[in-house]
Amino acid sequence: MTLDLFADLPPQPFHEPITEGAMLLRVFAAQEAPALVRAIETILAAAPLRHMQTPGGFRMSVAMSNCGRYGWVTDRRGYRYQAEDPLSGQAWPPMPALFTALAARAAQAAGFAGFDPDACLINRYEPGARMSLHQDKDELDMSQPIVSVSLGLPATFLFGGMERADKPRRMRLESGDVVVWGGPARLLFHGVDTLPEGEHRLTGRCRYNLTFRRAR
Ligand SMILES: O=C(O)CCC(=O)C(=O)O
Ligand SMILES: [Mn+2]
Repeated sequence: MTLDLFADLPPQPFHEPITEGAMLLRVFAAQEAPALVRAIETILAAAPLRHMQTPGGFRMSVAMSNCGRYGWVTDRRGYRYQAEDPLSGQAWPPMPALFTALAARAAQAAGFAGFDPDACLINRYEPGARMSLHQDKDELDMSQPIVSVSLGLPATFLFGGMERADKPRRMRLESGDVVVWGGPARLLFHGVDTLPEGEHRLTGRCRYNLTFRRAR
């Protein structure tokens, strides 16, 4: 007889180093995932999702909004952070304390103490949406890490090198997984492969991603 003592326990967090400066914190946000999704829905009622345009004129397949002091935006004028939502001209909704605390805790667990994000980009992927390989480099202080939280449908995260052409590692991210990168990994190329069809009990037919940053 096998005694399965752990059968009824929720999955335990597991810290998986990706490369120097980058860590996958599996299941890290799983418990608060329902509260995170509720908070996202409240934010989106005030600052709705929209498909932004790249400077080259392409419509992004990922729908986006923001909360916090600054929001990341893109249009024909370029990529930037700004304190007002261009749709409303109003400040972005404040970052919930739940978000700030989770981001700081995840950064700390990955070795970056004192992370205090002032921007949270909310990405919504529906099946068919993807994010091509890019670097997060619109922030002022590159000593601050990026904290990225996955909610809802699973996705394949691509984690590459310092050149766009470097072949990326592929990692499956589930709801509640958190990826943190900073230090020598801060400017690594990364992206998300085309989201497959699916249905998730928390989010329905989509994946949300929260990307926490120190913009200024
Ligand atoms: O959706 C993700 O997991 C990554 C998002 C991302 O890289 C970004 O918003 O810059
Ligand atoms: Mn990014």
